[in-house]
Amino acid sequence: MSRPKARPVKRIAFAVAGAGAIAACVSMVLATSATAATTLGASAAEKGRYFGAAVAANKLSDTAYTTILNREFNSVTPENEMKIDATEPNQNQFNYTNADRIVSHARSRGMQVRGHTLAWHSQQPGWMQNMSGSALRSAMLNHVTQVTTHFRGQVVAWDVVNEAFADGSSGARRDSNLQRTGNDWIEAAFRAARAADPNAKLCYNDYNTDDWTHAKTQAVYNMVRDFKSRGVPIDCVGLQSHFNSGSPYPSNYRTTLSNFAALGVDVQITELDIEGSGTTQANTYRNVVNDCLAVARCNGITVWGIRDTDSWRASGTPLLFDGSGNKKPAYEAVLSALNTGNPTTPPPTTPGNTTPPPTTPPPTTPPPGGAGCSATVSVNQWTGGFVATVRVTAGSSTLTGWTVSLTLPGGATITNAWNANRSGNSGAVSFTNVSYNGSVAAGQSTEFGFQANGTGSGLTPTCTAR
Ligand code: G2I
Repeated sequence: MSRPKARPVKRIAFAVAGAGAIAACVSMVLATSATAATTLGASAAEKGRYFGAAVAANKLSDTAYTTILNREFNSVTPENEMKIDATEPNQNQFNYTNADRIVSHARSRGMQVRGHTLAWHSQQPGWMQNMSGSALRSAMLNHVTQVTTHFRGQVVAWDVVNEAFADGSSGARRDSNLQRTGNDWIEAAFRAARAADPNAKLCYNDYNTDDWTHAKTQAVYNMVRDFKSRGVPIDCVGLQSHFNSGSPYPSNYRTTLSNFAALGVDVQITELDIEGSGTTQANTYRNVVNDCLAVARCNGITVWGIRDTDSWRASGTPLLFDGSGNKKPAYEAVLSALNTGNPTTPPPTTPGNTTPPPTTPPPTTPPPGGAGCSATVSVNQWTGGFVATVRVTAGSSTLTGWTVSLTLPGGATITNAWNANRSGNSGAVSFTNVSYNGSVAAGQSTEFGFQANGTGSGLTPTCTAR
């Protein structure tokens, strides 16, 4: 069934009495605003946002598909082509053929690209599924580094880590081979991504994180707040937002969006689909769009496919176009919400330049006078680079500040450090505490880290109190 195009909401109208009238111009009304946008991307852009779709490389030869894609959307997420099994099918052999096709299709038409996804328990190639421990940690960091480096300058935002929390009421991390490499695997992935592409926005992405009251939502919120307080480089949170009767659109969705945004990160709706049909489905889509427009830092929406038949949940007809490419009522609802919405304008943000978190967890109790300290290091090495984690331990008295010195092997160069101020990036280098980790009680420890090119063998850190 073909539906008429959306009627412009406001337009410049010249109403003329009749074809035969000579000078009988009875009215001429100049509207106060320009013609309403007629595509999702253009309308979202007027609100300072993007409207994207998940795209499959093997559909780029389907002209019905690309006609809608090229007309309607100004952002693209490869649906499967940037996943770990697609980009690194054999260890250290990278294949970007299909991802590059999508990126070039999008960028040559002025669409932006969201990268999905760098570190995930699912869609791992066989070689990675069989790995564990420090070998897996290094392989994961290498993957993050290589893939973000390949797409540097082409991908505006990355889902660095995907779906790392468990469903249900535990609020715990999801068990996986990546999780078993240590709880810091997520922050390590973000640091590696920042080091390789400092200009991409780095997102944590998950599902069932839409309802503010759910344990999983709270767990992700707490992680993001912790990352912001410790300077872990995170710029955005992706809410996948796959809605159906088992996981319905929650009435507190706007609260969830605004609470995440208040942590000082962008919020993106990354995989939207809503099972259903007709007016009910259209109304839910409208609510989602209005919620995003109401939150300044909700800066874009991506639907997870174009036509219902393209969906991973095709039988639920969850998308904006039917299988023949016709606009559904849900499409009209989204376009009209985008056109008529009165949004809060998203502030311009650059990666790493986000507002601080609302709480400052570090303790402020002034400690007594300082004494000695010691330092140990653990290194995750991969071909061409490594991440070093340095543990500083106070001696018999409370530390009020510390300096750690070490000498890097020849050829090793630091690209990025966290939880410490760094002096030097090769040869003899030193690190001093930052404001929140200088105070360490007797016998207690704190950690900082750095990433470097080259080899991290034989590192011998020494610690002095200051
Ligand atoms: O499951 C829905 C989404 C949940 N969030 C993360 C997304 O990455 C995920 O997307 C889906 C894709 O829509 C599916 O297309 O992820 C699935 C698993 O990666 C994708 O399914 C896979 C099939 O499992 C494979 O058998 C198939 O070869 O799609 C592949 C390519 O068609």
